[in-house]
Amino acid sequence: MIIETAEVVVTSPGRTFVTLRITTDEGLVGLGDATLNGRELAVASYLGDHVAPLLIGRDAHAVEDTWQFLHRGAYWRRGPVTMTAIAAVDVALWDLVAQRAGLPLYQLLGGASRRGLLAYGHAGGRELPELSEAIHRRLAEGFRAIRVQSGVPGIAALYGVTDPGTAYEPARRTARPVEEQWDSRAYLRHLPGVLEAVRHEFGPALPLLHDVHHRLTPIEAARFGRSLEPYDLFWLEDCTPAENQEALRLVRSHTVTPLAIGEVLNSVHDYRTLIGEQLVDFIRSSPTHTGGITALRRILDLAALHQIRSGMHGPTDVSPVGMAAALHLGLAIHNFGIQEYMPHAAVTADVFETSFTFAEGLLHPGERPGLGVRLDLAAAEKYPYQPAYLPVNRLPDGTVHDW
Ligand code: KDG
Ligand code: MG
Repeated sequence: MIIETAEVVVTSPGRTFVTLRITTDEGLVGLGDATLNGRELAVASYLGDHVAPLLIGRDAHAVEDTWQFLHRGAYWRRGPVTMTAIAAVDVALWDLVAQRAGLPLYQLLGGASRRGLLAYGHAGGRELPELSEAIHRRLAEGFRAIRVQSGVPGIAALYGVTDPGTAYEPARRTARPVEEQWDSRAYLRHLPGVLEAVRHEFGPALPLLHDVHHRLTPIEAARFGRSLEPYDLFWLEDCTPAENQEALRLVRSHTVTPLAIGEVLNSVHDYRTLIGEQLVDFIRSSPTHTGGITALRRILDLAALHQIRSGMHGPTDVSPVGMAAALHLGLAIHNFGIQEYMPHAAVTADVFETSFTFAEGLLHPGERPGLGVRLDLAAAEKYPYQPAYLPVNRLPDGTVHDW
């Protein structure tokens, strides 16, 4: 099965997605997600200028060899742009190999280890009544686990919180990033009361998650984790900036609230301390930003030795192709934990037709051969690239802070 073409498709149905589309001499089409929020064109160039020409004429079955060729062969390893580009190739090749075998991809990864993947949905509200309403809405949609984000008095706009009834999308379609404010002390004063009220209203059984989005210092995170222990969180996510693996030692030594980290990490090397020293409970990486199924599987196998489970990133900036890859991998591995599911805008389905399903709180990748996703090229052309950026945070005195 020889690769004949490798084309990069940039399209913005609802938001921007970058997709690698590989065709073979047998007429099969394989897809890989190469979407890196706010830096989309950098990956498109890496792929189109430097990787696609190297793929032509290669055997599409050679998934491992191609991964090593691109990773070691570039000399410059790791980093989000590189690893997202390699991920797109890896996932597109897995898609092709599974289609050629006539099997849904999860069957090539070891077969199904469960009926479906427990998914968590997002609920955010500026104040408690709004938040409570948002949680009720998610439960009515079928979610059985909920991520809770809340407004904080004195902070005008906050990660994960939007006006009632509007879909939350962190990247804004503006030529420059919008600026938001942050105040750790106000947040730390307010959030425990919110989580207490939510736990009280929704009872002890509902899995509740919360994302700090990299904003606290280690000692603040340690205190926060400890203060949330009575509310039995499923996880506390990105409590400190993820690249400082050692910071979690301090957090861990003060709290038994489970910790999740890794949506911005992109290599197994970013996890060596975190996994080896048992500093986290859930791995947030998605195939899209971590070098694909081949590389994420290695991270998750290492994690399994330490009873650390998956919690793959599934925001709207992981495309339907990337979501499908996460679902096939999550269905097959033994140490699956939970899957984030932030459904795409309805217009995204004009371009990407998917086979995955969501019922009774569980996602399933479907039984179509390969990933189960089709890309309509003519439809993609109707949604030309639109720049969008994630916000930037500033403290009350104007200092830039982690967003
Ligand atoms: O591109 C950034 C988003 O994917 C991120 O802000 C979403 O933190 C996120 C999450 O947990 O989904
Ligand atoms: Mg997050």
